[in-house]
Amino acid sequence: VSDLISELQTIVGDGHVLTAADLRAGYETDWTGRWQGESVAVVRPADTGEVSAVLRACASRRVAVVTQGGNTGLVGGATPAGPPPAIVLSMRRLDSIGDADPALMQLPCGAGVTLARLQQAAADAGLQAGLDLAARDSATVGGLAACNAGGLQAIRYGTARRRIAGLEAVLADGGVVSKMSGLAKDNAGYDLASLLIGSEGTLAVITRVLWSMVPRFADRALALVAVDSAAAAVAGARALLPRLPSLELLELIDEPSLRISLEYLAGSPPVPITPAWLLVGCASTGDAQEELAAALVESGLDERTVVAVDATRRQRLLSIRESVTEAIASAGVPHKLDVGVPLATLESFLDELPAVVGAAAPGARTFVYGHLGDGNLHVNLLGPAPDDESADEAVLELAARSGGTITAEHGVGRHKPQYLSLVRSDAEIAAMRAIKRALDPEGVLNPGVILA
Ligand code: 2HG
Ligand code: ZN
Repeated sequence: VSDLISELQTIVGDGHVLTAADLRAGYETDWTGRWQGESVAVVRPADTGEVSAVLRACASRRVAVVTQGGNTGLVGGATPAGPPPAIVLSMRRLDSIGDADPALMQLPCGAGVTLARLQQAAADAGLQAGLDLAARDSATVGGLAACNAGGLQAIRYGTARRRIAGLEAVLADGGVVSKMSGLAKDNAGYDLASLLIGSEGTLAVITRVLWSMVPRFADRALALVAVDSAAAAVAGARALLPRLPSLELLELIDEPSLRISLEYLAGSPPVPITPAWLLVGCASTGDAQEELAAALVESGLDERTVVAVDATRRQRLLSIRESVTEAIASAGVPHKLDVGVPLATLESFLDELPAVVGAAAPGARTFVYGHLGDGNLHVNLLGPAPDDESADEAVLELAARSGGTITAEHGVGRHKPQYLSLVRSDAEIAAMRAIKRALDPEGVLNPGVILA
């Protein structure tokens, strides 16, 4: 390993190979504290050429490469686990933003650009990024691509895959693949960019992304609606979806989640506390407030409702939803699940959930919140020990049984390879293994992630 360290120092410079335990520590634990590991070094390349040289140096010695952006992932996908020995490849220094193409609405970004900077650059171009999530100040574009991030606006603009027009990446052997032309149509062979999106650092290291922005809809309105049951929340979502073309966000916060968030924010409830709250946001070229109000009336959601139009008031309502994650983290090390369940079976999923958790982890506190409009709910559990998987397994089985998926946005990571067969067939897993072997024959790229 010592000759690897000196080679890495030659490639990226001494100051960008962190070997001291205290300097490595922040890169070796995930945001929740549930996933931890050890690396031989944290390596911070500055550009694609350095990434390529680092990968060649590691592959020839079969040292694993765990790529990391803002370290905001929630499934341990950027945390080394070993064996084999690993480096953490921090991509944050690849943070340059190129010139926006205002006609094609495309923006080239280095993998280390944060989502907040991407959003600002899009706004400077009179557009918007079309993707938003609470970790925006730390999460990086490379991580959004590698995990096919979803977030609050996926219901309108899709997940990261739909927002990425192309990318550049370094393969395990150091080779560089690039599709940064911005061509709207290009059918010359397999779409490697699309394959690498969502591959969680297991097939290549994404170094640049051509981001596809969306028009800016200046007129916005956001409603917070108190409803009496999960059933009413699901029915409300189903009623709103076809009625509100300007819908940009449709979120659920259950009672335990809204209570812990209000307590964390020391805020008072803007609507009565009921078993569930809905957040309904729209962004329009017309009159957002009028469109939202009409859809709420037609959907029977106009009682116990507050509507915010100006940015400060909207932000205040949104912060109740966005703070749930931090509020739960401040109360313990959570188990985090991000199931996707079809709206058609979501009500029965929510009905069964308390008994399923209760049987697997008696006394656990359950929080349910998230992207109701996409059928993507975050189930967070407090109580079970970090290595106790019984409740996780029971909830994921329930999601699969409900016709859903074990992960709608956070990815498989280190947490869920053991559950992949709940939602992917033997044939599908064999095809994934064949792709992995072909692109990473030595198995050095993020081993143990996605495929066990
Ligand atoms: C969100 O939607 C994120 O806020 C995090 O996906 C969810 O903390 C979670 O479980
Ligand atoms: Zn989410």
